[in-house]
Amino acid sequence: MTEKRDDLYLPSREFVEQAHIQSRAEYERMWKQSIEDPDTFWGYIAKDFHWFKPWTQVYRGEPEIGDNEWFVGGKTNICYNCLDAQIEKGRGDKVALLFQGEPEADCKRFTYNDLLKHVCRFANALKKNGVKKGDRIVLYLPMIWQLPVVMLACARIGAVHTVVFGGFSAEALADRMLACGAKKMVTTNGYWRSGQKINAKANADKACMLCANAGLTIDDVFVVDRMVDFEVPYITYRDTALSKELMLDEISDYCPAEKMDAEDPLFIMYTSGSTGSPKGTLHTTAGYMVYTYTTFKYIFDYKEDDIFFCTADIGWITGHSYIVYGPLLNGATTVMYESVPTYPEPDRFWHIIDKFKVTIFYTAPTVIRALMNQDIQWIEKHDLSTLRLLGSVGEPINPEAWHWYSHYVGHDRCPIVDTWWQTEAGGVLISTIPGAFGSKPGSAALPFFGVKPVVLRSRTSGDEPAVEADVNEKGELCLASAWPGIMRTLYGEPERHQNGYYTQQPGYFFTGDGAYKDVDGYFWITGRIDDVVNISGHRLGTVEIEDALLSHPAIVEAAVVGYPHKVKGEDLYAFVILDKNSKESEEDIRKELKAVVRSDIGPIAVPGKIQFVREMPKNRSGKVVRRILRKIASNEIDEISDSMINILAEPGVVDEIAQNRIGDK
Ligand code: 6R9
Repeated sequence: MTEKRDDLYLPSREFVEQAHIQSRAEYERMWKQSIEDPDTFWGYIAKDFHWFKPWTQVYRGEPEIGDNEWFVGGKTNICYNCLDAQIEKGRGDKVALLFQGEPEADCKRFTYNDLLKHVCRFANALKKNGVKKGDRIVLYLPMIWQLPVVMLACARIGAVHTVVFGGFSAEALADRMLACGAKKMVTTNGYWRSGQKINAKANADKACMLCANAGLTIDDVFVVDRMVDFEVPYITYRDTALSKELMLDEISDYCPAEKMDAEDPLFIMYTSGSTGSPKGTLHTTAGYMVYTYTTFKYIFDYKEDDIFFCTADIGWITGHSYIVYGPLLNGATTVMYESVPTYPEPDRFWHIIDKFKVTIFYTAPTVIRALMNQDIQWIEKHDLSTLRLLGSVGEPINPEAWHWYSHYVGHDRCPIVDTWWQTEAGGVLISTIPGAFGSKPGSAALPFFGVKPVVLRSRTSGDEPAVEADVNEKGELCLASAWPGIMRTLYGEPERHQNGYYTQQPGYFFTGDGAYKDVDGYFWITGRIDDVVNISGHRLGTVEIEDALLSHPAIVEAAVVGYPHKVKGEDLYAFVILDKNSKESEEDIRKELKAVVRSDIGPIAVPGKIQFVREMPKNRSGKVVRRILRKIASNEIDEISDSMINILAEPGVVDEIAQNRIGDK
């Protein structure tokens, strides 16, 4: 049993006794060293990796301005460390990847030897077709086993992968290809989603056409066959069937790993920010490798016999770091599942845990909330007794979901690690270390090694110095150190990297999240304080959605905000002003607006509510006061203070908008 003390849940004695780190004192000693002497701390960990050439300096840079280099002068290859190095350590016949397709019978096991062979063959096929070190290559692939294989193949030959989430539309895909200038793409003929065959190639083709219209010619589209008997059109001069390439005699089972500089780019991951276009966070080789390895080992208290199941999509950072790189760098067995938790029935995750004897399960609060609404028999009919640790990621976990997770999934026996981090971080930044100290439902707990979070008061002018908030006082969560996994820049936009992260609180990395710290030093994340929303764990910028709405000819103004949603965590509420000359009905326009967002960004970004308003609440300089719209959308109209209304050019609009608020069904 986990022991409860006030709101603190301590791990059981049995858990502590087998854990890597067994006390808060031991954790604190390690944390202190990681901050005061990072060279010794990270240098010691990095020695266990395979290096073609050792580094000359562990860290060089100025964290206050986001100029960071790790393992300077070293040469390594992350794919080599994920596969070859594990085989050298005797794990060749150990299962590396367990793939569960949506059809139950479609289940594949890959040992480390198998995975190396597949990765080498894919790497050779890409190389034969002209993919080289430094090329950006977009992977528009869903959750099929070929996705991690292609990622590792790219890493092996030094091509920079950019995985674009399968739920993004052709337009969103094209934006990302244009932003990183990728002339090559890997996609698939189709995949399974809730019993339906989805055609990914049609979106890929459309994205290539949009890129061509914008002046970027796509030279190569490599197509992986996920589906049998699912014919998609091929464009002969551009498209290559990878399955045919892989059958060629000349494709050998071995491909040497490229000697990569420690700071050579590994991947670009697009994420949403406060301003319109997506931001391409650039992660480099050695720092990301050492950081994902270390966080996976200590936060999940990983042991050789664990079976690890992370339910994220590899199209997001969580899947990169904790389905692919972190687990494989530890020589672990990682489980990957193609589809949704509710197909064919709402017990698919519990079934997978039972089937593969999963010991560590990592999912998102939105998933927990959706599954706790299902009949309890769906979970009770499965044997979950192999589980020993649970994780949560993506958004704050509400205590009700935490308790349900702990009781029904963890049988009051498994510690829960609530891991706070972001795409920019590469790996987890704040979390419980499960053997070392307890968890408090709703708090992400304490910083990981190398991470020094501070809660700062918000500044109103450029001259004000940074001031730390008091204990329990809400403020802006910032980071005062550099850790090896931090992004190095925004691809092609160094100024945006500087201005977006290092100017709000000069000298600190600004996370965009609000937080407070309690008397025990535990951090409580209160959610985004910028124009970023988190819908079912998908990070979206409200400005991107506004841009999509504004592309409809009948819309003259649009403002989108997030509001609390029982299952999704947050949902989107759009306020729009209609062109006076528009003749269409509001209902028709509402449908069209949803269709526009679906096609410009993807289904995840479609607003749950769209309200037509006559005027926006604007301040005297004409800026929409979103705080007021947020209060209306969240049904917290009583909390709109006079001081908020007084700054408006036309205070009367607030009542008008509030009266027409769209309620919950
Ligand atoms: C890993 C990931 C990052 C944003 C982040 C924050 C929210 C993530 C959280 C959490 C509270 C947690 N977030 N984990 N909030 N508790 N454990 O999700 O990356 O997609 O970049 O989103 O998600 O608001 O700033 P990303």
